[in-house]
Amino acid sequence: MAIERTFSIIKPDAVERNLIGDILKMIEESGLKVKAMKMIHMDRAQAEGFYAVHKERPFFGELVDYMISGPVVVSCLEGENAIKAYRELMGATNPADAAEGTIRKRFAVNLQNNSCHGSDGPDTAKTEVAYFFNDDELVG
Ligand code: IDP
Ligand code: MG
Repeated sequence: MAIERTFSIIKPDAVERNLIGDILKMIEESGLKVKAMKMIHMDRAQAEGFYAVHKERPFFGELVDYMISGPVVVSCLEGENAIKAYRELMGATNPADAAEGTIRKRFAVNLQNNSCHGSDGPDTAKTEVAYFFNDDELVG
């Protein structure tokens, strides 16, 4: 098994409902280590750049509005098969389809306001970590 890094966002709906601690508890109990973490409030350009892959999708504008609606907690997580492990811990994008015991099943409000983001592969993980963290911030 490979030690990997992935990128996580605790999204505005979760921060707003005081769920940072609950979600971090699930992350840490799963064995993932926090390598870097900070709270930020993205501006529009930053959110549009982060979600550029979705810019042709009909929900892009609303997604960006939502992601800049309040602060988020971004982090770099490390562990065995961290990318897949964190995707599994988050659960399906739509909480209606998410498995029991996942973050989205427990906390997500709906398909858009789904409480967390996790990278979907090694290339996006690298790009997304670098989008929000300098090398000297990866201190964990
Ligand atoms: P993921 O977050 O599980 O990787 P993506 O398909 O990459 O899911 O979509 C990115 C984010 O865009 C989702 O987490 C969700 O917040 C939002 N989203 C995805 N599909 C829809 C949709 O059909 N309507 C509204 N928002 C959506
Ligand atoms: Mg995605």
